[in-house]
Amino acid sequence: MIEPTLLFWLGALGMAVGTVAFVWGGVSARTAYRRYYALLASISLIAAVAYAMMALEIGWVTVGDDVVFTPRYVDWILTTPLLLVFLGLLAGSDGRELGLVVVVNTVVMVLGFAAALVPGALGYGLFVVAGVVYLGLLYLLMGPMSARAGEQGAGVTSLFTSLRNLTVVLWSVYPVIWLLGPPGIGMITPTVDIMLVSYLDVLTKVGFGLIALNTSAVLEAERGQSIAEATVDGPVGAD
Ligand code: RET
Repeated sequence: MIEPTLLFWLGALGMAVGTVAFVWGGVSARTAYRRYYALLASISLIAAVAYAMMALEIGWVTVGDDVVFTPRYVDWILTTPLLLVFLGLLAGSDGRELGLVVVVNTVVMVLGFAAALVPGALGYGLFVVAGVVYLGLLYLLMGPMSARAGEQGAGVTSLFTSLRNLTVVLWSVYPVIWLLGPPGIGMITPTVDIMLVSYLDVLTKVGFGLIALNTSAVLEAERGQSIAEATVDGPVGAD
């Protein structure tokens, strides 16, 4: 059997490689780009620390017959808002919209954490409430935020659409794993749960960041203007 701690170390390695790549990119990037690199690097750094803690068996809490990994939920509570802020900055969301999306997301993550800690029917009840609030988050991403992104230039709109679709599809797998895994009906074993979640976490953080940066580099080369400048100074397509 594969040891959970080995899987957590692999996750920590993936996040650490991502962090180095984002810091490296940020150092050589132009000033207008730096806040995007900084955001991506902090996201993967937080996750690298969370994975190293889980690998060291820090924050393992026993609930009934299962183990709940506290750093996993703390990582989600801290980094999912940052991923949403990244999307919001790209879309051109104002402070109010960013704040609303972050609050709704935090409610989902905190309720999901509570649901994992509380056994039995109450745990499922909290899961259902979190799931309903999550539908509200999907609405904000697909509705108001997408409408705003549509007002940007064609390049920004299409990058936003790709990253939003990646986010909506991959994020929606988490509640399914939760329900089928140890906190839910237990059809997925703890080892497979850790494998799936680690894989998804690396894709939603490092994969997301690499796609964002590669695509913006391609657009910049094509149009002679960066995404960062485009969202600050006006639409890419306005030239
Ligand atoms: C929970 C359970 C409660 C219902 C819902 C959930 C959603 C979790 C999500 C997690 C996303 C994590 C990411 C991590 C990045 O590294 C909390 C499992 C809806 C969407 C993107």
